[in-house]
Amino acid sequence: MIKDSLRAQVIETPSWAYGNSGTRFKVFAQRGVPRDPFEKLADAAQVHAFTGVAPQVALHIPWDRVDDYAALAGHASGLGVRIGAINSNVFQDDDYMLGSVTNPDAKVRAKALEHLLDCVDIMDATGSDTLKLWFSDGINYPGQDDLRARQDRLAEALDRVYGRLGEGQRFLLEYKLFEPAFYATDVPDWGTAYAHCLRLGPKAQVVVDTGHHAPGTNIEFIVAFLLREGKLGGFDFNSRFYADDDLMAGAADPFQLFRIMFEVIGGGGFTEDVAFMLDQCHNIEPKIAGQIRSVMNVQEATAKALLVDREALAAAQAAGDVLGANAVVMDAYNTDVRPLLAEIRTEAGLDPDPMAAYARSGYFEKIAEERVGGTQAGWGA
Ligand code: PSV
Ligand code: MN
Ligand code: MN
Repeated sequence: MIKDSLRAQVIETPSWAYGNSGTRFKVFAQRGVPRDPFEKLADAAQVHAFTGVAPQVALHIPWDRVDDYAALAGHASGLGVRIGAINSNVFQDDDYMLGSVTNPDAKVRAKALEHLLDCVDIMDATGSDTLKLWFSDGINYPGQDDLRARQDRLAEALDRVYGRLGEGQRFLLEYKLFEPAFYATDVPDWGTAYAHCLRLGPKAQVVVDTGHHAPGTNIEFIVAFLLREGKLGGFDFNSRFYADDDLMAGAADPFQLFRIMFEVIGGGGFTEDVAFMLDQCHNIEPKIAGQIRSVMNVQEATAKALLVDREALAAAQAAGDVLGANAVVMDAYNTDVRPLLAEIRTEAGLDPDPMAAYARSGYFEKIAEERVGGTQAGWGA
């Protein structure tokens, strides 16, 4: 039943979305942003309180470093949320100028690996089952380093992390076409990520960040393929017009988000194994409200994808009815699902309009007054 699926959906928000962020040109500081990971969780809990479908929060280490991760997890559960994926960070230290796990210097590689293994320790403490690996590694100039040797170094590090994973833990390997490396990125595409994960085994899966492809890439094809191979671990949802823009999911191209969810549902991926995470930065819009809007956009795309009449579609496809098949899909996309989602929220005891309810709650005014000197997410410093 469509309503059951929508009620069961879990959308994970990223801790870094709540802090200040910006472009390489400027970070605009906003009022009321969290000063520590505890306050980030409090803000994430607001997103869950008003949407009912965002009970998980991803952490980013060391941006969210604390002395006691079990206490942080306890704090989360006291707020009605839980800690989701642990995101490693092997890109912000000076040591990583020429790469982290693929760096030609063995000392730097060892440092990066140690951080990744530390992240698994943190997963043990928080109860997280997912480690997300994104490497900024790559080169800017032909000949700068050996492309094949870098793959060997990457494989070695991945082997070590894989071997450290405990029962019920996995890692998701994220690919990105370019940036900060501009000539060759070491994990540039789903094929590279897939090959490494395939070699390693079932605890290694690929994560699809919707902002990490060349313009015009058919992302839903990648989704369908990875799901079919059991290698789709999850999503970093965000929108882009040009590069890795990290805008609100569904803002730039809601139709693409729908097409992705259509393939997820068709491929049986609407399960807990496929993580629906957001990876966004709210540079100019208010952060909590920006997350609420994004969660709602994902829900709307999901609802429309669930509405596709699969039987009618299969019949049209079998009959070679090109226009009929396309019409079935477009009918679902063109349905206004907002009343359905409002009804589900009301049935769950929530306000049917999360944006308005959050605005009325006074939470933003409260944190704007209480919090002085909030944190920067880490981007665009
Ligand atoms: C950098 O492109 C990035 O946006 C990746 O998508 C990661 O998932 C994220 O940062 C957090 O490290
Ligand atoms: Mn990402
Ligand atoms: Mn990104």
